[in-house]
Amino acid sequence: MNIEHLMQSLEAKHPGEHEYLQAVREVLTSIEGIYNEHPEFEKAKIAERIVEPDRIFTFKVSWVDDRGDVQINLGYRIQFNNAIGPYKGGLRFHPSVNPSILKFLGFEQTFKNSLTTLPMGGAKGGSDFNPKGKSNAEIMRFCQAFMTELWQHIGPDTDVPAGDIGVGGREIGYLYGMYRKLARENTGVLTGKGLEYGGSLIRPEATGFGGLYFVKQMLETAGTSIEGKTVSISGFGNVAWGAALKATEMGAKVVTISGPDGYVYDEAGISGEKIDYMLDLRMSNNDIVSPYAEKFGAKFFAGKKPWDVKVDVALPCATQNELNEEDARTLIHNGVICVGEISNMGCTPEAIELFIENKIMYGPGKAVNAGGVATSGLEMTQNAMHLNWTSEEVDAKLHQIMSDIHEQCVKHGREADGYINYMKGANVAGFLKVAKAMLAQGVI
Ligand code: 2IT
Repeated sequence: MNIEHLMQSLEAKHPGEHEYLQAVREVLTSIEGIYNEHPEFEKAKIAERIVEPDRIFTFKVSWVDDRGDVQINLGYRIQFNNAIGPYKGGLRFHPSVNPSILKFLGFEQTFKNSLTTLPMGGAKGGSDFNPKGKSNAEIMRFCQAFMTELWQHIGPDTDVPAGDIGVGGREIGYLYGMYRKLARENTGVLTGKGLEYGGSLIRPEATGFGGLYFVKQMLETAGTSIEGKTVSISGFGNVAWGAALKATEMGAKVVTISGPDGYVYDEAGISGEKIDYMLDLRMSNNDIVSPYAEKFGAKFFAGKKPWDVKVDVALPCATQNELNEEDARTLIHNGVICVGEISNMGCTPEAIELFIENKIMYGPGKAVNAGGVATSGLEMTQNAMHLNWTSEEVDAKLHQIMSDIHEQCVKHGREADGYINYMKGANVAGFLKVAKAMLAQGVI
């Protein structure tokens, strides 16, 4: 495989798609060695095929706001790869959404879903719709309008969307309602559903919980533990909430959360009613965390990210490229021992390079945050069997899956000096399963 050649041709075909090209380069660089040991991959042009999505749907979403004005947004669904199972991946509603961001997410999802051990292909979708400041009725009308286009492309054995940034339980409810009306069937076509209509226990907590199960294993493998560690978290959405809850339960002290307005430093630790309050912040639809500081007497740092706080463990839980080279340098200088990406591609390539160079434990998003989609997979299984598991059953399966992912990362990522390169391990393990499935199924 000639990475530079492949990247040049991709850059020429998709100019300016920075996030997508960044995600592809990382995976290709990690798998180069193992790829070259398999001439059959090269012959079948697996690398060239795996980096392009199978298809992209783009559609117009017209809806009417509360003032009676017509609004127009763009909607997308990117079906990336279904070699190992039906397309699966979230929907993101955020003004930054564009083909590059959704392609990077769909590409990452393909390897993440492969790592979960469950039969799920990779996809992603969403819209440039901005939920900030929208009323409940506006959210409902937008979701309904979005689904009138999307429904034709999805199905319980074809493509199963779920939530991501800007899409939580409420949005999934409105999307599901419209799907059910149009398709005239009740199926597990979306995950993250409410418990009353086919949802799974633990799904709302799963991304954060799974992330902490993984980070706990990273620390234990390095001979230490999560108990007593100080933790910085970015974001304050569903993922940050689940992570804060589980980290606290495990005996760690979470000292930060953040939003687009800045970050909150709470020296006393974010636990109990303070974690519950994160849900109130989210439901306000204002996309700000500063009210937390006012309510609990914590410090607020306007316009800043939480990476300059001295902690043992840093957990990016907000969005892509939220932790850069300078942030990494500061964290390392302050003695960080472990960085677990719970957001997708939370660290820039330069930051990752610094962590690896300095032998800091670094867990990439596609491994650390895979508990969310894994539990979506468990929701699909329950829907297909027309029954519900208890929270203990779901949590036990989630534990097992995170442990299996950790094992795969160690197997493919351990270096000669004993350092575990989780990025390489996750990329190689995720890739091998998809590549072998593609090879077995011929050129299609
Ligand atoms: O990035 C992700 O893995 C998700 N947003 C969850 C996807 C899913 O299908 O549950």
